[in-house]
Amino acid sequence: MNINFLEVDVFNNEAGSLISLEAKKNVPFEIKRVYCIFKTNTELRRGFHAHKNLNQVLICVNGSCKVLLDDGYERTNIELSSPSKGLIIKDFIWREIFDFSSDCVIMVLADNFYDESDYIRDYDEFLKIIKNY
Ligand code: T46
Repeated sequence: MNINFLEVDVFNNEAGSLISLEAKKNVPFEIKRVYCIFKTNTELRRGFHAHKNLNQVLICVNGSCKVLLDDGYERTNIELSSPSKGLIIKDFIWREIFDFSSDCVIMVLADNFYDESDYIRDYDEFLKIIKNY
């Protein structure tokens, strides 16, 4: 599976760290939505869905987590443990997020607004769509 990452500059100094994300500059799309995932239950997995029309970048700004990506043919696990590495997830990719460190904070940039009808939450339905693509 072709996995795309975003290289992000991290500006560190004695006061702390900073990353900057700019639409169509270091982020390859117009950003319409930003959300954060934090205070995660380290025992549980999240996600379990794909999107029909949504590109996202996941950046683990603190701590670490793993992301399972599944394109209907192949599955792969990616570890995110640095704000310098953003994971680009396009549409029609099943994702699950797991193995959160207790201090994990994930920031997600999305090129579309929140729309529940954009979610494919049933894995069999996801496979059916992929196989007829
Ligand atoms: C994704 C992974 C990485 C909103 O009201 N607005 C939003 O923008 C989002 C993202 C969620 N919500 C509500 C919907 C649910 O009631 O927040 C609640 C938790 O969302 P969800 O169960 O979808 O969270 P995850 O972690 O399973 O999935 C999220 C994103 O929804 C999804 O697009 O790719 O993070």
